[in-house]
Amino acid sequence: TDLRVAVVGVGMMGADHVRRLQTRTAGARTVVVADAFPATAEKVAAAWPGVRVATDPLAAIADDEVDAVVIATPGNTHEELVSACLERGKPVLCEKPLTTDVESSLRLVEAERATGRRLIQVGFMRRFDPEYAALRSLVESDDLGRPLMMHCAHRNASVPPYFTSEMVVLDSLVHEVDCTRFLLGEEITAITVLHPRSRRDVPDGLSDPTFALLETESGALVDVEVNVATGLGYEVRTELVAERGTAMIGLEGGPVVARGGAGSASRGRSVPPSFKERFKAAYDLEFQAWADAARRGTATGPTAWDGYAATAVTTAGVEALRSGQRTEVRLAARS
Ligand code: ISE
Repeated sequence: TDLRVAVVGVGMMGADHVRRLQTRTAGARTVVVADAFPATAEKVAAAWPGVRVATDPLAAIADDEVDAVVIATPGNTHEELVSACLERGKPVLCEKPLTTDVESSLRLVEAERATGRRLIQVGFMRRFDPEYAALRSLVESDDLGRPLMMHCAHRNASVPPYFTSEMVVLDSLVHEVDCTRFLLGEEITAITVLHPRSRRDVPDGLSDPTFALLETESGALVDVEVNVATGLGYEVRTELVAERGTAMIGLEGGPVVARGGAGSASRGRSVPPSFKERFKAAYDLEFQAWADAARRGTATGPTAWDGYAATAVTTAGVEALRSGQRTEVRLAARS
């Protein structure tokens, strides 16, 4: 029988996840959706026969017809919602970030441990992207020797008007934080966040682009350009520099197309508009892996600890952003 899923938060990402569950995830289907904006939930439910609307997200989680939960609400609501899933013993796929502060992320690590089961998967979808997975295998194989540095670029065409410089760190840079931990297989010990001069047309509260430097336990360095209002498209690139070679991912394939008129013709590949297209395959694989594990009453992929460790780095990053200083990351002992 199908895994019956509640999707809590059906804005842009959540609505995409409902479509994914209904059309591209084997053995799972959405039965209930909930959203802080009832009209949004109604609209999504109306598009998919058999999907009900719950006005209260906690009621959706508690629903007897719900076996597992996807959370795609803003990060500051995650602790309460994930806790409710743990209390009911329901597997949960929680979009990144796990929470927006270290204390609450650690509380979730501990609450999950107290259930005696693995129930939480954090939505760091890049780990499921075939290119990232291949880069991880390359590092594990030791083919290129010891990783020394990584250069990362993370560019968005645009972000919503309420996006601030802190959100760049908590919501966007968090992906490179997780990728660094995933690819290099070690913790991040310090972070520096700087800004070059800003582009002129950004909204108040946002400096863009952002430059971050991550230091790892073994002494590798990772530099990250997060550039969230390029007006161009979605570009996410990682170049690993190792002892015996380098490896670059994020130059998407796709057809090389020539177009245009005499004198203005160009030849090239198109840039995907957003993460929904760029990471479509990753999200699909992420959901299939989650659903398969949830049907067995458990979870897979990025753990609550991964979510906590990433939040510990990004909250130190917010401190670093304010002070302009290199800031050390303090992690709880991993028991
Ligand atoms: C968004 O929340 C994401 O997770 C995207 O992957 C990232 O590129 C974007 O900057 C974030 O706002």
